[in-house]
Amino acid sequence: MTALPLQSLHSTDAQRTRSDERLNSIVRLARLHFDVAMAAIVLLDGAENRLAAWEGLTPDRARQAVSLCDASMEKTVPDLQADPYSRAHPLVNGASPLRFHAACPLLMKDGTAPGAICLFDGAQRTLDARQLSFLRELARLAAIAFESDIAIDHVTEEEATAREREQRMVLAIEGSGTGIWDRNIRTDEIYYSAGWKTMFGYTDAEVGNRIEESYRRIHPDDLAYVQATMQAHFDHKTPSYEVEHRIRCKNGSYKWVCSRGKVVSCDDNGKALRMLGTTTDISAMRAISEQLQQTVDLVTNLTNEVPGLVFQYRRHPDGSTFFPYASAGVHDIYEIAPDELGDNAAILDRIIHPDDLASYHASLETSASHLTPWHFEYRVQLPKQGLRWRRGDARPQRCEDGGTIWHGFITDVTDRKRIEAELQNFATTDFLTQLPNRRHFMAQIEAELARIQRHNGKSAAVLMCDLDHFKAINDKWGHATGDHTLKHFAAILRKQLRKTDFAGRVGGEEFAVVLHGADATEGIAFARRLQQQIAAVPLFQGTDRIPLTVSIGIAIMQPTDTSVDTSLSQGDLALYRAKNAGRNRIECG
Ligand code: GH3
Ligand code: MG
Ligand code: MG
Repeated sequence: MTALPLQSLHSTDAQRTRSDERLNSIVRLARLHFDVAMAAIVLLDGAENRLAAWEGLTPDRARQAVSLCDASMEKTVPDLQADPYSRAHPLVNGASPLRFHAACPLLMKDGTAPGAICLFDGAQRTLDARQLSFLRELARLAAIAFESDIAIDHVTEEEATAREREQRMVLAIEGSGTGIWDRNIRTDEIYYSAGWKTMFGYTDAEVGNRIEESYRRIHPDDLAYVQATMQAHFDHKTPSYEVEHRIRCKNGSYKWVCSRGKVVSCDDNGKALRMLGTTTDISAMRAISEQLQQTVDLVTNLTNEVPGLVFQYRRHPDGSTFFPYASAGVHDIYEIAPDELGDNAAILDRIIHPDDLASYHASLETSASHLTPWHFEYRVQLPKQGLRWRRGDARPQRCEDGGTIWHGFITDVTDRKRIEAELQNFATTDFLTQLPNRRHFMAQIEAELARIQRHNGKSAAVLMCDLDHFKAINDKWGHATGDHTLKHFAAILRKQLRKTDFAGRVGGEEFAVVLHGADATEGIAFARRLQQQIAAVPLFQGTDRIPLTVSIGIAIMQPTDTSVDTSLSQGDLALYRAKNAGRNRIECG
């Protein structure tokens, strides 16, 4: 920081020594030495000569004598009355005439001569070489006096320019709402600029220059901190002093300020002697930032109260991602703290269920590239809550750097997903046997045919099963026993299925099975096993054994089939044959 010479603004100007005294001494010396009527130093001032110093004649005569001088060259006129240029001069041809004149120019270092030292006397006389050389020495002395004058003038001019510049700077700083202070640490004095005093509503006289008084203007809650910060700077612990605190105004209110300063001189032991600083009014700025903080608090409180996680999510052009904002809901949604999420969104890769992770990223990718709203449901695996469902909804915006920013929220949709799954189950499963119902079975067999066609793969075996004489069971033991029998059969059937097979209850006591990748031989083998199991696991009603057998018709679903109806009706035909041939049989279509 440039030292602001505030103290010099308060101190009086140093007394400057000008050449006048020295010129007077020189002319006095000249007159004494040469014993003449007048010695003078004459300056060339434009076309005119001007007396700079003289000794001897009355002021009137001295001024008249000036015009007799030729200050531009060294000369000696032994008798002015004999000199054609001078003899008409009133001082030469009047009463008490001047007869003798000598002049020696004041030669400056740059070769110019601003004037001359002159001698006048009433008697005719001459100067010998020694006297001439003495006169030249005196002229030289006078020239040196002038030269030092010029140097002083120069310095003075520079000083004035510097002072002007400093004042301009002070004005500029103060114009920007900043006051300046200058503290003498040794004497505990502090000077404040006019702008500083105005800032707090004080007049010039109302602010003293004692540091104790300035401490009394600082808010009591801030004083210790201000003093400690300043001491730290005095102790060279900080490169400068900077602190925000409150200062009491004249009207008793407090203003928030930013006070900055720096020690600008120290003694030999490094002890601070002088410190300069500025005080900036930051009340308005603080009011704005307080308002801003209140708004932020409001938004934060609101978002924290909203169930789920409210977030801002950002993706840079390089693909890196982070959450500039995450509400407190992140604790519930991901079981992590907001700042854990903030730095690096990749932490979610360990939380999102591996089966959903790729599509989670793909959904964001689509949203970013088309700037379409992001809606995505996915599972998370959490330490405390276990497997949960989450739904994300957000709107993307393109950033200036080409990245994307989303604002949105994540909610817990586990319960909804469970209900949906239950509904789905209701819609697809037969309540009694817990096997897929007819509609679902049909959807599955359609999908199986599509799969076979797509991969041009192996065929699948379709088995149509119908319980034999079921009506008789109902009739003999009642409908409930009939139901029980259906469940019993379904349980045995389900046990026979591999993961890739599926079965459905397609009618009252009719079931259909699809054996993935199976041919007729494998289909027959499966049907046999099923019949054997039914026989092997008898079903009783009291002591009565319920006679349960099943007729099975088998068809093979081929990649060339145009619809599932082909194999289903072939299977039905085969089943019909099995029934006709006596039941508890297997027929291939
Ligand atoms: P077949 O050997 O020719 O197949 O003789 P069936 O008696 O099994 O055949 P039918 O078609 O004559 O009778 C089927 C019976 O299944 C009629 C119906 O009352 C009974 N049924 C259908 N759905 C249910 C059910 O959900 N529960 C019970 N208990 N009976 C059912
Ligand atoms: Mg039937
Ligand atoms: Mg039947």
